[in-house]
Amino acid sequence: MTNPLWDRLFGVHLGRETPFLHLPDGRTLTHDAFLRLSARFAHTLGDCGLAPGDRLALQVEKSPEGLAVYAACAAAGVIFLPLNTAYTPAELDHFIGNSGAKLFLCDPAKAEALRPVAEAHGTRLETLAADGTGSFAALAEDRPEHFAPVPRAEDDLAAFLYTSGTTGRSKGAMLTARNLLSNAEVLTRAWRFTADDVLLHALPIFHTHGLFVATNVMLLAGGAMIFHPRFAAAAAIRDLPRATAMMGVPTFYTRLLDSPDFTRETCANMRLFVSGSAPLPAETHRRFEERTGHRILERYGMTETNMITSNPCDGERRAGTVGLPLPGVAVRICDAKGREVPQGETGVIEVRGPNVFHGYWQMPEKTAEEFRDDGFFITGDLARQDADGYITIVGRARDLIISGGFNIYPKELEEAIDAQPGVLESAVIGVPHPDFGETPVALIVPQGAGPDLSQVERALRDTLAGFKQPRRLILVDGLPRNTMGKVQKAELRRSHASLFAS
Ligand code: MLC
Ligand code: AMP
Repeated sequence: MTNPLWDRLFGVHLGRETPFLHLPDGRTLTHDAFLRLSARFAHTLGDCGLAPGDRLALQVEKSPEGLAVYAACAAAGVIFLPLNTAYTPAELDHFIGNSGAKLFLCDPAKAEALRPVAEAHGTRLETLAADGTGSFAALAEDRPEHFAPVPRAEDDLAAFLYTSGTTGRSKGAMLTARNLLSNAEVLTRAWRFTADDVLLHALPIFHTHGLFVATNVMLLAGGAMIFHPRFAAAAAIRDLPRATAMMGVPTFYTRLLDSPDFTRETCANMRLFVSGSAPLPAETHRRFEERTGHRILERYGMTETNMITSNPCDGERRAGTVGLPLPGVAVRICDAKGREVPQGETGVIEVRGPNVFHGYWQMPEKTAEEFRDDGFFITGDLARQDADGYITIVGRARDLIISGGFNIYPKELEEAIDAQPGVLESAVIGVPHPDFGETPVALIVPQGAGPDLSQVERALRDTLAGFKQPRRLILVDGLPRNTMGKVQKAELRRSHASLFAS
């Protein structure tokens, strides 16, 4: 019996003393050293009582150790559930409770605040710090550096990633080994990654982009990553001359362009810049090419589906488009009933293929709602396809704001604001922002004497991650509604479009 995820991403590198992670302190971890670390962790998962199919939740700063937990889960058949480091205890409570995670690994600095969350759900809590210390690392210290991977099938679950829906409550997207491997294989080929590549990795590793796109592709290709703890333009500019590729959200590219130190010479060794997770403005694409001579390759995907389309590596990369459907991924553009619209017209992107997730954890009805009978998943992204097959995303059918590549669901903010004294109702909209692409703004209708806005701000800070905080709270007399009584957000977006115009 085999374990496809571990075998193909990790096992192939056993004994290879080739560079895998170049770290900020100047150390380089080889593939084999990384696997030895992950083997100790895999033994420790068993020691902590985890069996194949159990869930492990992880909220730790980006580090080789954090990544080694992913490899350990693959080896031990444990379902990996990485969590945004910005989530508050109130937000984490839902993920831990809903997933039924057996073990929760957190940063030592947060252990005290998170212990009640773990205890409330009967979850074991251990710690793992960015410097490799912590109670979990201590447990792993003397464990063997070899672990025989447990047998797993391609359709076994490998990871849960929580993603919000229209209800404001996050759903656990269940991803199988096949979902992850098929997409990583397609992308490695499409983007021509090889063992000679060195990827500048500055994305977080708790989302699809940094983990399943960037990391899995580099693992399959057998190349190395310059592993930055977070994106900082100056550090990226310093290290790009020794990289061959970078993947980022549009904010990475606009911030690089903001620096006069970012030049053609910075990119002399580079062969590929990839952008995704949010729309890359055509203007940024053009300015980037003017400055560096490189045309950014834009691709499009989603937590539930991994990557769906990509501009070509060798062919024409069209600014403002997300390119063509990836090999093996069926894409169609449909009306609300799932009928394909005529070519060139706008509809919702639907997708089917080995990349598409298994469903939402313990939500069969919600899952069924988002799939057509013939197996296509309804993405909620509005797009049109030109005669050459290139797809342009023109908007979203879902009420979703994407800020710097992080998703924010207005409903979640509206519920929190509406619960505050002096608030009759609220509407949260995404407004164009020069740094983050979009940013949330809350329009609040007062009740009686109205709310204390600084109190509303504090309440939001206490419960919701920093990146979700509305950049403005604006009191309004009322909200525009259509004849059905639905708030007309498009109108609100139009009237507030220039709030942050640069
Ligand atoms: C951080 N902050 C943000 C933010 N990130 N605010 C709005 N939007 C964001 N994206 C806030 C913090 O709360 C904090 O505010 C302040 O900014 C400074 O925090 P920071 O961590 O120092 O921020 P910074 O380094 O500037 O981060 C910006 C960023 C980062 C763009 C580099 O957000 C990032 O790496 N984004 C990538 C997201 C990503 O990987 N998405 C992929 C999803 S997968 P305060 O007030 O609290 O101090 C997906 C599928 C697909 O979408 O297709 O890929
Ligand atoms: P997530 O749920 O975090 O995986 O975010 C997925 C969403 O990000 C998609 O449904 C799109 O709305 C958006 N997205 C990802 N890549 C792109 C892109 N290149 N252009 C526009 N939107 C994108």
